[in-house]
Amino acid sequence: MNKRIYSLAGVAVLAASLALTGCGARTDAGTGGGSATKVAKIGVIAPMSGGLSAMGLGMKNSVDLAIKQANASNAIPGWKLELAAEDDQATPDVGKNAATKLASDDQVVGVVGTLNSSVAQVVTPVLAAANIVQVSPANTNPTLTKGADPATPKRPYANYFRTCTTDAVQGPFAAQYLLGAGIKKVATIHDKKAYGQGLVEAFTTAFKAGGGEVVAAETINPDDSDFSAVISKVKAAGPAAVYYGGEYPQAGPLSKQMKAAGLKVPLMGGDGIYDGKFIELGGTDGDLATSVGAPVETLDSAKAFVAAYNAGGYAEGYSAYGAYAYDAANAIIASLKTSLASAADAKSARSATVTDMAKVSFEGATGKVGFDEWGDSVSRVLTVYKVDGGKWVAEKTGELK
Ligand code: ABU
Repeated sequence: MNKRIYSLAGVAVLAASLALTGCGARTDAGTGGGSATKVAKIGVIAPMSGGLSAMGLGMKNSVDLAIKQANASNAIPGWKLELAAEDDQATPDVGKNAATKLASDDQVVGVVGTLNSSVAQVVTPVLAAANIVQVSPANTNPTLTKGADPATPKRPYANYFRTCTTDAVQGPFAAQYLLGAGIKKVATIHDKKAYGQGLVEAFTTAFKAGGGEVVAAETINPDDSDFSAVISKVKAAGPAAVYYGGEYPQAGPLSKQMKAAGLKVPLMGGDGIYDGKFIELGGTDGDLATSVGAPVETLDSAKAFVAAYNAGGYAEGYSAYGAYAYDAANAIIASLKTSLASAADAKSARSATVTDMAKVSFEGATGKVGFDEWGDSVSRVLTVYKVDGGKWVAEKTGELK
């Protein structure tokens, strides 16, 4: 959905600007780097195959772009950066193996990822043990930075940061939107995964606190494709909307099957359903999603990213998390500018990269990039999108009140 059509003149301008910013310029083995002799790798762990690959490939491509630009501008003198991308298939065990592989590569100094909070739960401890900084553009489950008990928050891993906001903000933001739209009765459904369950819990607390009623609370399995049983139960409860915690591979068909069964109310979800694939898979006009940040296409700060990405020849769109992955990679690169400066090799710079990350602050594609004491993004902006005319349209952007 983020692919944009440019005029031929526009493409020429973009290509020239890309060359000036260094994408593909001053190449060394085709990746930039000038006369650099030492190599440091930035890993990506994300789904690059399977149902969530549209989002994962957008993340990988965006990190690739940041690395190429850094090499071409000789951002870290004496060092060439390389991409080390691993497909986690949106599966915790596969992600854990990917993290183990990257941790055993002495040239890896940082990782962008994961997409899924449930995958981060097993990836982060592996990277933490190897002192490798991790910056996720997409994990929104609050426990990753504050631990399991919100009453007594405790940061589990000092190496973990994220450029997106969390479901502690996203759930209430959705609840306020529905209540403000006069929707007082909802049913909730989640996929039992860390993200889906946590998002529904955060939504439910805020929705009830705002005077709303949850008339049914159901779950599905992440691999389900026939939702008729759960739809029957939900329909009998008479909700004015269904709030879904999970991702688009299930949410799209769920929406389609709801309407076919006569449950003609909006399905609303979080950032995990905000992709064109949701609509391709059955999401219909009136369905809603929140997603992190402001719409990238509307941000002045993201114009250079969008132009360079589109001129970069990537086969896939940057998707919901591309700009956040680009900012995550540039946060790691900003930290590496200090940690690699006096390092003999990449591995010896790992600990300093973690320490220096806490001080990173810059204007990124998505706006101000920086981290609080938990490793969470300082940005709390979210947007409500609605499916209208077969595409996602931004309805409201702001911070939680
Ligand atoms: N934030 C939505 C999808 C990724 C996750 O599991 O957090």
